Amino acid sequence: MAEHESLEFGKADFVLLDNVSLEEFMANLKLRFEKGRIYTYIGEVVVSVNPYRAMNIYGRDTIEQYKGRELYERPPHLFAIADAAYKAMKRRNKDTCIVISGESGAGKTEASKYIMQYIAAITNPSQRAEVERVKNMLLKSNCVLEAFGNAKTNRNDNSSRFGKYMDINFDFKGDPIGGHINNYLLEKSRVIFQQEGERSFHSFYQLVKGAPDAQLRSLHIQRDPTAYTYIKVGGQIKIVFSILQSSINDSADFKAVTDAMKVIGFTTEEIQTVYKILATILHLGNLKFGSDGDVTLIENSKLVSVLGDLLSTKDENVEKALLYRTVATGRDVIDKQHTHQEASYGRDALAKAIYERLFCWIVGRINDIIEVKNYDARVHGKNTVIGVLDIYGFEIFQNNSFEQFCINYCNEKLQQLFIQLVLKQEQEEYEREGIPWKHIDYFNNQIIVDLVEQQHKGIFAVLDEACMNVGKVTDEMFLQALNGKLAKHAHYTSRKLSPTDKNLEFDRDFRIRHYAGNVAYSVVGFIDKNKDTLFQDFKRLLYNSSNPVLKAMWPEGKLSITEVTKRPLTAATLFKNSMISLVENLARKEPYYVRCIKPNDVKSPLLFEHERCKHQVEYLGLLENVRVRRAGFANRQLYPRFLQRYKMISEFTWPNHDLPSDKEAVKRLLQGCGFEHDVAYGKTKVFIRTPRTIFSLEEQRAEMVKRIVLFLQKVWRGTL
Ligand code: AD9
Ligand code: MG
Repeated sequence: MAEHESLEFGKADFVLLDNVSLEEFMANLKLRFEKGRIYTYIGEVVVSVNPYRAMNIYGRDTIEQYKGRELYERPPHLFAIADAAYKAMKRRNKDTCIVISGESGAGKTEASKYIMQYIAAITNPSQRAEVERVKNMLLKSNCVLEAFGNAKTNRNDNSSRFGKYMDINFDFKGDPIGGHINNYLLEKSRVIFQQEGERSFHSFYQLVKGAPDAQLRSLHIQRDPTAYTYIKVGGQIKIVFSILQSSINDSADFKAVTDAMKVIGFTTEEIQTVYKILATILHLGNLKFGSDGDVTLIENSKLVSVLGDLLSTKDENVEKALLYRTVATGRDVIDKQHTHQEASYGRDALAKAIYERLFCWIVGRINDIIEVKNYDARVHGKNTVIGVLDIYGFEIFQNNSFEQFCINYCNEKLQQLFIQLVLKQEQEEYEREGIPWKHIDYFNNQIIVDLVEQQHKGIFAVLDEACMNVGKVTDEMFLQALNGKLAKHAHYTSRKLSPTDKNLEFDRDFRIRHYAGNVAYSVVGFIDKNKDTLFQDFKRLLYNSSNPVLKAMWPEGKLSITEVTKRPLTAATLFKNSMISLVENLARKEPYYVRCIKPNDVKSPLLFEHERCKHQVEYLGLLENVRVRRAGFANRQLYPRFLQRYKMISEFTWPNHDLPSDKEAVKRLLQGCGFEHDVAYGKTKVFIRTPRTIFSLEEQRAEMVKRIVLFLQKVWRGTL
């Protein structure tokens, strides 16, 4: 309790600041970070600063301290938010969600894991075997998904390259009975290319470093990651951490991931296929094309038989799919030979596609296994849900492409949701309860969301239109179209429109003024990545594999070229649709927020870079959040509940009151304590403006409870 407000550790809730100014906010954040207090509240929002060191605050004893407690009873912690979401779900039957946001490397994924661990630890007191099984699966799934979906980037050594939303389902007792994972756009271009200093997905290095010799032999893989073109482009094979941090150990992780797949319930054949696919990709990357006159050839033809073996198909089928494309011309179907360039393009597209398909298949298999089974809502009541969202954070690289554009758009959507829900909920509640409300100004990023997703003139729409055109449309033509449509937009510009802008180095760049900062995107690759073409021949090749697991991943390979009529949706449209439905889904739930801040760019546990942090505080809208919270009320409770908790601190209410209503009784109690100025009385709830009042009520209550216990002990002992 002493820590809520102390000179030594700062204010545990920013709402308690004497003045709501950026300076005071930053001073408090810095003080707390330096004192190892990485969490601070803004009401029910947790602000978290990445400590970049192991903290001794996630153990069993800490979990016990937060279990079933109210938010303001203990120092700020993720566990308190997890507990609040859990209580809302259990006591009030509400579907809740925990939305974790912040830029790349700010600590979202770590936070999501601690939240899941907490929920697993506090549930199933009766140790039901089925519930324990489900919990184990949910926790183990993290390890597998991180292996296949995370990679070292220049921002984060374990950066999520996919978005993840996980629902955990609970039965009427409040125990987990299953779950479901939605994954969002994996950054598959990483399979074939990484910027300098980066790596491909962890899974590849784990295989090469960690698989037993015999397994590697069967996959025709050498124990040397530098032997494989696709995974050495970034030049970073080994991840070097500071001595203070645990390091990624590819070899040990291989074992952990394989074991996790076994525990989750992947069959041996499935696990073998997973590794065969990884090996296939490594070999594909080493495949070289040459030409003999007009004829395109595979230079290292030995690899063709390796691929045939790994894909369980005939060598000649592999060779044909790599060098030819079946095209329908009128009624005829002919085999058209690839140019050197087309063959390389096809090979890379194949590598990316099979990795992405593998990833989605893994998520699908986990979902099959963890989905709720045999739950009859008529017998057991509604099954409720806690959703945890951990998505790729806002990022700016040296070179930003289609993937960064999607990732940053996704962060805009989440910021918009935060703005809407945090304000909307407050407003609605005050209106319902008849409490006056005055509006607080904030930057509304809806304008940027529209810039990207609006029909007809949004960037995605312009991109899709460019991709629909028959004939060769280049990335430059797409840029011209953008310039034509968006020249006047306050958040868009390009080299052509702003030739002197220092952010825009190249003619091919356009720039968006995002809520979190300016990002210059290179249009190179936008058209290809959006069309996301994979020749039908490859799909047929994989579908015709005699490996049933692989075959099942490629059902559309069944179609011949003449049967493929529908143009598939573009990557941008698919992503936009998935984001819209994600936001709708979150908006239906009671949200809890964790706002993560990255203290520095060098992964140091000691450095609080003032400007870097200030920028994040500003764009996350944290100060506005404090203002809304302060203008509003930090705490609200139904009258009967309030009385139940605090009635012992007033002679008017203890042990029972004789006033006409609970509302009157609460008024008398608060008047008696001198808190009249800090509260408002709604129709059904009392609203308390500052947490300080709650802390004080809590202290008085604790004191009274102590006295009552002493009194009763004396009565029992007969010493009174
Ligand atoms: V990204 O958008 O996926 O690139 P995240 O997910 O926000 O990013 P992540 O959780 O992966 O960041 O954290 C980055 C690194 O910071 C981790 O690998 C840890 O080394 C470190 N970290 C983050 N949170 C904690 C923590 N609570 N305790 C200790 C932490 N270390
Ligand atoms: Mg992450």
